[in-house]
Amino acid sequence: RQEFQWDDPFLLEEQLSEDERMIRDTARAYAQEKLQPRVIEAYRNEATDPSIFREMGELGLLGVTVPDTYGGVGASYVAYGLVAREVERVDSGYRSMMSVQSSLVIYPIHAYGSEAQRQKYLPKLISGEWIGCFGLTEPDAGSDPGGMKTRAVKTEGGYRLIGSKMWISNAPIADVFVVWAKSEAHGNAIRGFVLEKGTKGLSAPKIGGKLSLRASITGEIVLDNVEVGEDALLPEVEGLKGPFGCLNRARYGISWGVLGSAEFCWHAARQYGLDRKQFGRPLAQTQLFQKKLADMQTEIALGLQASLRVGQLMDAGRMAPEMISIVKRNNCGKALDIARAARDMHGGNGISEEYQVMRHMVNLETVNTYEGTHDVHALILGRAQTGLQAFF
Ligand code: TGC
Ligand code: FAD
Repeated sequence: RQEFQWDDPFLLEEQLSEDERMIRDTARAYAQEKLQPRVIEAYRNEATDPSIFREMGELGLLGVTVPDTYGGVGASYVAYGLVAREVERVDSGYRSMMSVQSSLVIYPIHAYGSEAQRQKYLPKLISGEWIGCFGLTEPDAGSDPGGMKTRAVKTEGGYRLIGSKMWISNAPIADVFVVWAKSEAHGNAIRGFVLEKGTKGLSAPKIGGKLSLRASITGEIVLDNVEVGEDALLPEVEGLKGPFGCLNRARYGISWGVLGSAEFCWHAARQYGLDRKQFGRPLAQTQLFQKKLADMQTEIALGLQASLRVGQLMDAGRMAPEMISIVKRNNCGKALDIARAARDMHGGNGISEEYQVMRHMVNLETVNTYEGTHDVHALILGRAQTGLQAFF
């Protein structure tokens, strides 16, 4: 009889290449040794430590899929997913910092930028010397980014940007801003611009008072007649497919990341149930407790297999965005259910910062919403199978 491994039911480990395991082990050691010890305080104080970017950069954890010409390690999308899982096992906010930098800033500059833009920005973003952010959402345009009001007006030497962005991860500490705007000179098509901190008219005030993702700083981006040269325009893409191309990568990473968070909650609930006795026996010896653990194990094992498959298809150049909607939506929803159950299984202790399950639970509320809400991904999948548009 094949031995059953309770914490890796389908032997995911065996399905990874040696390189993928090596990158995963680097990410796991960093996350457990350097991030885990500081997260409780960072979360409590709503304090983001910018040195995390440099630490991740030194270990090759930023832009892992980018070729070494620009300082990346040229690893697979499966490896990128494994990094997200290890970082989010500690906190979704830390994974957010990493995935914005990798998928939403490094990726568009690499995929849509000029050679000069790549040379200028990529090495410093990949090493973590510079911090990046991605401005798509606006106060009146969230699920419907096509409704954005931010505009770029042509000037003699470039463009003037006018507008504002809302809920932007990393913005208050960013050196590099990838911002999407409707460009009058391009028939009002959405275009990407790379802006630099310190440019006149550009500011990024912090959004305070978040009850979720408190270890990751979030801000607005205010564009008050920001003048940039022609060289700030990302030349190789036009239209919503520009930002969506980046979101495909970030959403895919999230599908792995949330399962890291869910695994933390599952393992914590299991251990708590083994240690805690009520009515003269361990909680883990009750039928209800075991059913909850079985549900957690099942959903996580299935979710990991699905994300692995999507990652392998991405690596083979055969990804369709709808595949990513399936894993982003389902894994976020299941991770949230698992975190809520783990919180409950810890009883009163479950609300304490020390046990960490409630922090994961409230983080996952954000992750279920950003990068396309749970329901928006349902509509993407509904459209794909009926041919009928239900957004409006
Ligand atoms: P639609 O008509 O569907 O498409 C417009 C154009 O875009 C193309 N396209 C895609 N291209 C590549 N990948 C995808 N996934 C694509 N989806 C669409 C499409 O082919 C078309 O191209 P073209 O050339 O024909 O013009 O657009 P729509 O306006 O109807 O959009 C509908 C909808 C709801 C699917 C879309 O707007 C959507 O996904 N909304 C959700 C918005 C969202 O995800 N925002 C995320 C903001 S960034 C963020 O949250 C970062 S948090 C990061 C962190 O901290 O970790
Ligand atoms: P809305 O679009 O107003 O949605 C509100 C509710 O209505 C949701 O339940 C939604 O599912 C539902 N809904 C919307 N449309 C429909 C419809 N047609 N049919 C049925 N239901 C619908 N954005 C960035 O650009 N960059 C970032 O770095 C970034 N980081 C973020 C960090 C945090 C902490 C948070 C909270 C958000 C971040 N976002 C970022 C923004 C995020 O992507 C948006 O919040 C998200 O896309 C949802 O938009 P919204 O908040 O405007 O909600």
